[in-house]
Amino acid sequence: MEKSSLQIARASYQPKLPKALLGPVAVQEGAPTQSVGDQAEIKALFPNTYGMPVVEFVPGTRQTGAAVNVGVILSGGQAPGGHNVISGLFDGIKALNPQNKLYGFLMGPGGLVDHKYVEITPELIDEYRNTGGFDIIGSGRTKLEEVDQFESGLQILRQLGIGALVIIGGDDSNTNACVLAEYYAAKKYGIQVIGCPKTIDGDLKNAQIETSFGFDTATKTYSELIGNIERDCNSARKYWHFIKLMGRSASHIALECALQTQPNICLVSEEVEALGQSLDEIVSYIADVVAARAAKGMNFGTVLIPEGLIEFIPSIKKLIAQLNDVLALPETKEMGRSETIDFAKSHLSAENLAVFNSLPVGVARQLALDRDPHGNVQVSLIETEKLLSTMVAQKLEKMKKEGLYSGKFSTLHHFFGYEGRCAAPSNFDADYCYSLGYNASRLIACGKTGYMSVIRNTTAPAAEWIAGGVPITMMMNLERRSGKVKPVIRKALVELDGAPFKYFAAHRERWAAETCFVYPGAIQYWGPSEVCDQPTKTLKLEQQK
Ligand code: FBP
Repeated sequence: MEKSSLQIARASYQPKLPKALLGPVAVQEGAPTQSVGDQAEIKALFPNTYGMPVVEFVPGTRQTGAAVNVGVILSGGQAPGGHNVISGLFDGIKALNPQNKLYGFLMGPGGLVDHKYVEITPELIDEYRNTGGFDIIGSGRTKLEEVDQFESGLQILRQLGIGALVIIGGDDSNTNACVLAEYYAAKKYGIQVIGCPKTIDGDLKNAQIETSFGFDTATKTYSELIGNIERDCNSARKYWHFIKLMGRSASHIALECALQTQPNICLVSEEVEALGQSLDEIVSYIADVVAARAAKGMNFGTVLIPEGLIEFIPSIKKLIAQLNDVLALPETKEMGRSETIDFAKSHLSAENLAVFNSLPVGVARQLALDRDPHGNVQVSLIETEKLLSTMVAQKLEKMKKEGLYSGKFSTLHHFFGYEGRCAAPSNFDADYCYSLGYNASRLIACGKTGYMSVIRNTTAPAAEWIAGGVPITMMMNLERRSGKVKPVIRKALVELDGAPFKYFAAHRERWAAETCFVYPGAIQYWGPSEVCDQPTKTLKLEQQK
């Protein structure tokens, strides 16, 4: 494999670990835990893995744990740092016992079910240390939820002598990890299952998880690009840039990028929902900012749009909820695309049908068709940035006729998502991910299953990070998915009374009226700590005591 100079230099970076993980660990267990919601139901569904205590590792005197082979799976969308989770896990299990082997299942959970795997050798892992991407073993979105899949997985785990499986994934994949842990525990198969919090979306966080890995690098990468666009925008002064940012549901990515780059407008889906805004109201808000800037001779600006926006507009949210139920009906399974759309339309309420018919054909089709295996609308395929800019242009035309606007409105469109998902991990993500993986090996060594690997106190230097584990059931509640009520990890949306949003809300009027762009530049790996080692603004604001 040919390598760039950065890859070569970066390969020798030794990620930092929390002090507690530098040598043998002792385990401190907290009180029994409860799920965040629907306690009785979750307890009944997870009788073997419910109520376990939160654990924290502290420096110990004796290394615990017998020899064990471990399997690892990368699940869902790529996020910077996945390779470091695997290298941390590899180093962790080798430190426990050099005979321990690590096997990677290929292309996501499907690799476990279909028995496709590779042994992760020292030579292989050394090729991937501190690199972006998930290409060491690939990733996939196969949902692990059927007994047949669990049993098929068991066969290969047994064949390879694997006693513990680490699933690196987002909320859906960790939900599945928990279901698998419960199943193997109930059957007394002696296979532990540990999760690791991954997703650039930043929505797998809660009182125990401060941030999901990859969010730091992805948002820094997008912010670099947005800053570059802002500087171009401020130089040419002739374009409005509509920039859609990944983040399937929550707007954490858009908000973090706004905090870093101070654009003229940033929409926050959670606020749109809370205010009950219609598409027309959102368009009017943007048009008013454009008109106000034009009145001061500024026919340029930047607008950040979270990918999931469309799902949060209350009327569209209701429509999607009903579409999800209709699309889950067995008769749709064999239907072609047009037939499915006709079938869906014929089952919609009058109100939802009116909303469906009011949407541009392409958007409506997207809402009525493709779902990912977890039942999510594939919002990354919907061109919200173009939808909004077209509607704003129409509104400005109308305002022009009414004498409320005079100016030029030329637009350019961008969608940033894939540009950041496999970026070389920042120092934060390199250290955080390595620690998560290493920590997972310690959870395995002390016999835990149904736990998520958790590293806290992440705004402090790495040595002071707190390592431990949280029972996955603790993060669960019941939600309606694909027409059924299911136990799932509660997704963390942007909190409108949280410090990051409040900071944004306090500044956005000025950012809209003036030009306050900030240009963060590229991620730096070597240099002054205030440039290289800063966590996200979201994390800093949230953790500010
Ligand atoms: P995960 O939640 O699996 O980490 O994926 C996040 C994400 O990058 C979303 O931001 C985006 O909507 C989605 O994946 C796109 O996935 P795909 O490339 O598989 O369509």
